[in-house]
Amino acid sequence: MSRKNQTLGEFIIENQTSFKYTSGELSRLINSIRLAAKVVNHEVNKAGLVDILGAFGDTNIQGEDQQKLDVYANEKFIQTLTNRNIVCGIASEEEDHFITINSQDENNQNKYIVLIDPLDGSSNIDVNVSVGTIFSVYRRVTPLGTPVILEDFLQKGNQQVAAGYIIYGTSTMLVYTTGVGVNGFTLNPAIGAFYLSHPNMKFPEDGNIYSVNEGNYVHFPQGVKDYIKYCQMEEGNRPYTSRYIGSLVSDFHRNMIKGGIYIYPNTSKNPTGKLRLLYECNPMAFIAEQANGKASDGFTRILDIQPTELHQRVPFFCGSENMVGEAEEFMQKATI
Ligand code: P6P
Repeated sequence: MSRKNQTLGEFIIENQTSFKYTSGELSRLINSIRLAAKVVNHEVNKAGLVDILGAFGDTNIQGEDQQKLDVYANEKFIQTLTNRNIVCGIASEEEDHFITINSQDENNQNKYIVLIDPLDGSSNIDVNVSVGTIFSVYRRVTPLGTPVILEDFLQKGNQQVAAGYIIYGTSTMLVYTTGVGVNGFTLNPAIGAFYLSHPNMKFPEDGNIYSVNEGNYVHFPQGVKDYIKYCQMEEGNRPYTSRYIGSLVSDFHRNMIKGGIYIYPNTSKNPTGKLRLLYECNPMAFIAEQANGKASDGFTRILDIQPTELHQRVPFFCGSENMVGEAEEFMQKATI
């Protein structure tokens, strides 16, 4: 049950019983994400004013320059989740290895782990383009009270208990699912509360927006090249509109509201794709499917992929069900 203008806190309490694992812990986890989101939002919004821009001088495991806000956001989400003693493990795009929380405490009966991309699209910060945080929540699979191990993190996306993103855009929104639909909450910065602004979000089953970095066209698989030419043909409701701003959360969010498809395929530069399975593709795929959308690597449902490495990458096709289905047909035809 949801009411417009309900606060996130009221929504969590009111819907807690509908979550099959209800024990209050997940609610506390979402609440800690909410707090960290407000803290990071404050810094992102003033990034242009304070000298926290620019590369931190370090590079993360992806070999990418770490922007200072990447590091800040990573620290804030980890700190908030740790201080509230809610999770037993965290994996982050900004951390080479997973982090065990309170492993020395045999009484640590916390059963959830969180995987997070603390600030996706951070290269856009310097040019004032929206960026986002993406998070994914699982129940651990190893015994309570023991240190988490890699197996706890390498679960298929279909085992997620919650997933969401924060988009730091013209307004700041928190969009998440616990497997019972997708709801969007907009931050009122004047009072620091998130309000239910987008109840029961759904992808239109069709759309006319395609989001792909066409600068990589010559390196795309043939099926993607064929699909892009199909999008550009004058036929029926085509040509589609091309919209790509280089920020997954923003492109995804727009496509979920208006209808569209986002594609980051494998290329010669990124032979297994660029996006990370565990803390980008799986959470966005969980949200997409909960919103009647679809997500695959061009052939296989994202949520059914068995992870093998913490930072592994996969090709990503995600959006309106019929558009992703069309793109998959082109991928199949090109393999024949
Ligand atoms: P490219 C940001 O680095 C990101 O992970 C996504 O947010 C975005 O959609 C994509 O990479 C942009 O990558 O290669 O097109 O600049």
